[in-house]
Amino acid sequence: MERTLTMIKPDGVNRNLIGEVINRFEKAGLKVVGLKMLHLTKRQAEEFYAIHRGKPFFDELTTYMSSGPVIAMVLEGENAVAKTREIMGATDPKEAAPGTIRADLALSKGENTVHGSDSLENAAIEIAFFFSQSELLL
Ligand code: DAT
Ligand code: MG
Repeated sequence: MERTLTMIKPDGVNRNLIGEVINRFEKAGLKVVGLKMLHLTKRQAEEFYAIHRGKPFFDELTTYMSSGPVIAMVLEGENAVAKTREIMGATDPKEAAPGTIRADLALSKGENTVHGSDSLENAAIEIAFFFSQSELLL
């Protein structure tokens, strides 16, 4: 069993896609074991995406991620990290496989509706960024 951190980004929350996105993960057998809505500050977005600091899209990314509320969610299941990334699709919706969240719902490479941890190691770091132990199912 793995746990991974996912977010529904501001474009998804704004367009009433919270249920749609969660439904896709649950239908794939992933269990929601933690969930909250919050509005990140620019500084929090910069900390969360610190790995991308210095890249040309960093300011655009962190401004966007702090532009409105997000849903942060911990999903649990077999191969949860890879499974979540598969259900999300490629970063750029134009390159995402048909039937994935990003192919079906994302607006652009920046406003791409969902985040998912890219490794088990980063999942642990990202889960701890948003959740304390008492906020997660045992
Ligand atoms: P992913 O979210 O698929 O893991 P990533 O970690 O490479 O993608 O980048 C994080 C986010 O940054 C991505 O979801 C959207 C944004 N981003 C990445 N590359 C971009 C680019 N070339 N132009 C604009 N935004 C970009
Ligand atoms: Mg990434």
